[in-house]
Amino acid sequence: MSDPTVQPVPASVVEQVDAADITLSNPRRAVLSLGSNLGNRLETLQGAVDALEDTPGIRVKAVSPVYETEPWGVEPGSQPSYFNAVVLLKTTLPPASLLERAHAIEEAFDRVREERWGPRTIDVDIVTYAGHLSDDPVLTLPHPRAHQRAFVLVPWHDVDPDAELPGHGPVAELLAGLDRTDVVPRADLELRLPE
Ligand code: PH2
Ligand code: MG
Ligand code: MG
Repeated sequence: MSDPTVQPVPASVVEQVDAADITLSNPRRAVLSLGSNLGNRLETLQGAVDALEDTPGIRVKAVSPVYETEPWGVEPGSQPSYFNAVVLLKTTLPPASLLERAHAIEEAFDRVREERWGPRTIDVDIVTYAGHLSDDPVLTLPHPRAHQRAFVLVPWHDVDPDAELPGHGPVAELLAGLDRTDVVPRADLELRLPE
């Protein structure tokens, strides 16, 4: 026997709950690393920060100080120095969409992908996305080399001293084991947090 107090739901109002609905109501924290060693490095970093903030589903919560850093992973003296910074976000975009947006921003600033670790106008890397751990080669989380890179951890620690790198532990502890002599603060420069 059907219960007469329970009204059937008209088909038109049957709701579907899918992954998008869940992320829409559940913003995640993400940490992005920005790097530039070609062209007007500061202007390009600021352009990337602004482009992130202009993205539906992204709020930029904090922007780190700017550091001038020696290129990592290449022959010393073979490339111009980098400007590096870190951005903290809240986002309703899932990781794959955030990565797509990062690549679109790189393209907008004429990033050319020729060689691995070649000089670039802008590199936008996802360092962490919530606490996610993923060995997917398209988007490895956290970033597979972040724990070794003072040019990522130093600015990240500035904006979040209690930060933890999933799978590796507190950023402050990781930093204690790294040489940061080639990560020089550029206190004369500043990135703006978009209004
Ligand atoms: N990015 C690289 C390779 N080497 N070195 C520095 N100092 N800063 C970077 O952002 C950087 C690098 C590849 O993404
Ligand atoms: Mg990179
Ligand atoms: Mg990259």
